[in-house]
Amino acid sequence: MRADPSGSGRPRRAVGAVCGVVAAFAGLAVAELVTAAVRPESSPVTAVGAAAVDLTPVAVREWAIGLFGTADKAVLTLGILVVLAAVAAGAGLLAVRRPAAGTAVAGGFGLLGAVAALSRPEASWQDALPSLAGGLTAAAVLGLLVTVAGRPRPAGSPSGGAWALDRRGFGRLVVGVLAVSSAAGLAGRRLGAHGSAGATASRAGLVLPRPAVPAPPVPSGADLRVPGLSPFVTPVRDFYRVDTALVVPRVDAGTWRLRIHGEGVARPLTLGLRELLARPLVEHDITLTCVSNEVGGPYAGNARWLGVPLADLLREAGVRPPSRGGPADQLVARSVDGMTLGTPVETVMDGRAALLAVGMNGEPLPFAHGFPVRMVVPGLYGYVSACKWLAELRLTTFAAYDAYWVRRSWARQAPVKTQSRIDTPRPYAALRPGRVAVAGVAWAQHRGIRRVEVRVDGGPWQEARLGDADGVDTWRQWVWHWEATAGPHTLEVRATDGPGTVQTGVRRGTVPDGATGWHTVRVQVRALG
Ligand SMILES: Nc1nc2c(c(=O)[nH]1)N[C@H]1C(S)=C(S)[C@@H](COP(=O)(O)O)O[C@H]1N2
Ligand SMILES: [Mo]
Repeated sequence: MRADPSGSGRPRRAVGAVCGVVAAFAGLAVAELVTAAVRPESSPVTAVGAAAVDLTPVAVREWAIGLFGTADKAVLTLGILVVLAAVAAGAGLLAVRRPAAGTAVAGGFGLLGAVAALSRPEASWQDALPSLAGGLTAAAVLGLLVTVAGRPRPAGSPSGGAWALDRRGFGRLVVGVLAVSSAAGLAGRRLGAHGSAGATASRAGLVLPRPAVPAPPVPSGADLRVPGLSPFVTPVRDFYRVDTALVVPRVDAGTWRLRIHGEGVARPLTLGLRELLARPLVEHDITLTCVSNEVGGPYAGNARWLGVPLADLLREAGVRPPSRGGPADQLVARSVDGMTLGTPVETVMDGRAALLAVGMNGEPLPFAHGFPVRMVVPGLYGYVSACKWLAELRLTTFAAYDAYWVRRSWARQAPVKTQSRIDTPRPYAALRPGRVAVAGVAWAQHRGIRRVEVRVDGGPWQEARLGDADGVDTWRQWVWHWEATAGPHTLEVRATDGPGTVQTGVRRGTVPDGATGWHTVRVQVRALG
């Protein structure tokens, strides 16, 4: 491959594509370096990804979550990089013939990143800088590479002039650009990590106060200890994560502030973490579930939360629920990354353990789960209650304001629907005839679970044995022993909530307010041959 085999002053097309991709790499690397000086969310790939998340139609999002699960963010980032590489190669091809047009495409992509970064809810003008720097770098590098690659070598001068490189020289230039870019990119990463060191230290140094109202110990019979069954308390590392944040916000506990204001707030409040922790804390076990959880899906977890009762804080701010004449029926929580979640004020103040949580299973909230403070409200899906990285609580009405997910076709109000899940046996498990433990979890937060039933091949419903209840706000384990016979079988489960309502078998999707239907698992039972 000679950079310019024809000597026409025009590099070969493949060379152009390589120039484009190398230029894009250099642009991203420089952007990474500048990102370290601004904030992680300003990185072009992250900003474009975040804008894509916001613009994604709900059907596509639910499809992607179903397909990729919690890897959806990695898949999105990879997708952006692939598209970027393709466009970069195209810009390189174009630049071979029309250098100005090619470099304009490179620069234009920087502009696109800048627009995406500026469109983020919490953006400031600095957020445009990484993309602009990256775009300019990419354009300059592309211009340089195609010019150099296209220069005809002066006849009779094997080594060429300063700008005229042979194939080897061009190769060296490309390697040099890649090396310098990698160094810049890595330096950016290092500096970026340094930038969040304060937040990391503030979490490491946080000592959670003892709760004024501790939760009673989990009843020993809550965990049935059946192999394959979800543990009653979900370890933090296994707790599902659902959010729109492509980079986890790392908030410094020392500078964190919460503002409470809005309609009917007689005494607006602003408090820091120390003031929050000086209040009496309560501990409460709550199962959190996501509205995007399909029947049988993984987006449910149970933890012991430590936090400040939200109703007390609201009362202190002078808030009254609508039933007592308060003007606001919606509490809008806003996170540091601009997410908004709307919760009924009535629900938050009806006596349940609605918390501003600081602790999860005995440790400060992990960054991924909302450090330093998040909301948790038993009985409501996460998207209408569980704001992570909380920054602001504003009182308003449902009529006046639609929160983030409501603007994306999800329901304004979303109490958790009664659900049950078969954890074991797994779908299409190969089993032996005889006694098989069929086990799982069932939840109907704030109503409790009173009964779980299982049936085989559409036969009569059989009552499962329940694990001990740990209050009405957590899930309940169940197990049913089945005398399995050879052949293919279908297992189904349904739960009955505390008030006695049986879980509906009507199959509905997750949109707009949570999936319904019975979890069904098909298995194969084979006699030893
Ligand atoms: N800031 C912020 N908070 C958020 C979200 C989000 O995208 N951003 N997602 C919500 C949703 S949809 C759910 S189900 C829960 C999930 O909490 P977890 O990730 O700690 O399990 O967080 C809620 N809080
Ligand atoms: Mo969710």
